[in-house]
Amino acid sequence: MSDVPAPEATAFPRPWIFIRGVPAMKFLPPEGPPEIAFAGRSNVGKSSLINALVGQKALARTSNTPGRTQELNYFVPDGYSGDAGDLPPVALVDMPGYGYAQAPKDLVDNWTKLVFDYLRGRVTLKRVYLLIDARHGIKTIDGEVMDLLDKAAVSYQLVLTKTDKIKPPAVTKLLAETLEKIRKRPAAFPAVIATSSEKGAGLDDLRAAIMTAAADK
Ligand SMILES: Nc1nc2c(ncn2[C@@H]2O[C@H](COP(=O)(O)OP(=O)(O)O)[C@@H](O)[C@H]2O)c(=O)[nH]1
Ligand SMILES: [Mg+2]
Repeated sequence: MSDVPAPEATAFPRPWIFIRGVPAMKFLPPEGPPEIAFAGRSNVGKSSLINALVGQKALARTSNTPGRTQELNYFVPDGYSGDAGDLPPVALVDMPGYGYAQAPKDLVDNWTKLVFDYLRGRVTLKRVYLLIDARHGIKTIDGEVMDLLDKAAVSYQLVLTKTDKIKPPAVTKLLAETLEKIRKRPAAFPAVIATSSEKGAGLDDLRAAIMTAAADK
């Protein structure tokens, strides 16, 4: 058997629908399709990136629209019953942001716990995309999340967001620095994708990477 997935397995599906918001681990849907999660600090651009990837402006709620933000939000391509034998090829999971300093402490603890529990314990989680704001680079809390993913042996890949906000040479420099920082991390995919949800940069690469990760047995 070849390791290369069939082309139909890696074509990016559309349209997508919202399945449910999960405020706590006990509300997770039964393990079914391969899940791809988007994690990162509050405001890093997780929801915007999901919308840009699927080409639907308001699938995931961005920070300007209240609601859903403290939950794990599940999205799947439309047209699958979800029964065994008719599972979607992939589910995208928009995660609550971590590191939001202004929130009350018990709320922060709650989000952090949900995010960490999910990342550590979800069997069908195939890959985590860990988003890093191109203006800020890797922060301490991102390092803590990477520690956890390395320890739990959950495959993750770093994605730079909002690259339209810095100059192209700065993107090149940040890519090199970021690659160097993940070089010795065992569960980190050894490539970083630079994106802009606003301008569309890097989206084709990311779509291809997602579908390949989802199709990986
Ligand atoms: N310039 C620019 N702004 C972005 C980009 N992605 C997200 N934003 C903005 O950053 C803010 C936070 O985005 P959001 O997707 O809600 O972040 P989340 O909290 O990680 O889900 C919003 O005001 C977005 O419009 C991008 O690629 N370029
Ligand atoms: Mg969001």
